[in-house]
Formats: sequence, C-alpha cells, structure tokens
Amino acid sequence: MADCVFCGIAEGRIPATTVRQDRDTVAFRDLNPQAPTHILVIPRRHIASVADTDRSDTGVLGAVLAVAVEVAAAEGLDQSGYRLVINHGADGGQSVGHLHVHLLGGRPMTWPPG
Ligand code: DGP
Repeated sequence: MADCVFCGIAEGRIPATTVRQDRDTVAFRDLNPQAPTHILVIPRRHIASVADTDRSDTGVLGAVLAVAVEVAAAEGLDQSGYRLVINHGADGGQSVGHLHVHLLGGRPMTWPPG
C-alpha cells in the first residue's frame, strides 16, 4: 500500500535499519526502541492487523514468528530471554496498520504490560 510506512520499508522506499529479510518477511530496528533490543518483524504483504488473518494465513504468521525467534538468537537473546508482542487496535496499542511482531529484549520485562 502506497501510504503504509511499513510497506515503504519492505519495498526500500523508506529507510530502516534492516537486520534480516527474505522473500516473505523483513526485520528491522524500531525507530522508538522500548528495550536495548527492539526489532519489528513484518510480512512483506500488506496485512493491516493480526485480526485480519485466518487459518489461510498460517504460512505468513508462522514465518514472522520463526524469523523473530531466529533474530532473537542472532541478537544473543535466547539465553537471557525476550518478549514477542503483537498489538491490535486501539486498546491493544497498535499505531501502525501493518501487521508486525515486536521483539523486545536486553532487559527484564514486567508483567502485566502497561
Ligand atoms: P505498534 O504500536 O504496535 O503499532 O508499534 C509500531 C512501532 O513502529 C512503534 O514501536 C514505532 C515503530 N515505528 C513507527 N514508524 C516507524 C518507522 O518509520 N520506522 C521504524 N523503524 N519504526 C517505526
């Protein structure tokens, strides 16, 4: 989508610090990091929200999760731990309308989240 910032990053039109990309996904550092490591993993295909997926999307959903796990290990977080987050809608705190998985690590996380 032309007016989607994450589509722009996936297509190389908008700069980002990309840490991994493949045919279906892109992982890049969050512009406003909430932890020492804060990376977003997105599908290249525009999907507005996780709420717009169903069982026919298990391939892409599995891909973004698997990439998040791989990137976490590459960032050295697999022993210390990390958090994966998907926000949906206003109450979920979603601000960008392109499905993304947050990978947060490098500090202890608290629960419940704010
Ligand atoms: P959420 O609130 O779950 O929709 O998270 C959106 C995240 O996207 C937020 O942590 C900030 C990040 N973000 C927004 N715009 C940009 C951008 O242009 N570049 C990068 N790298 N991150 C962005």
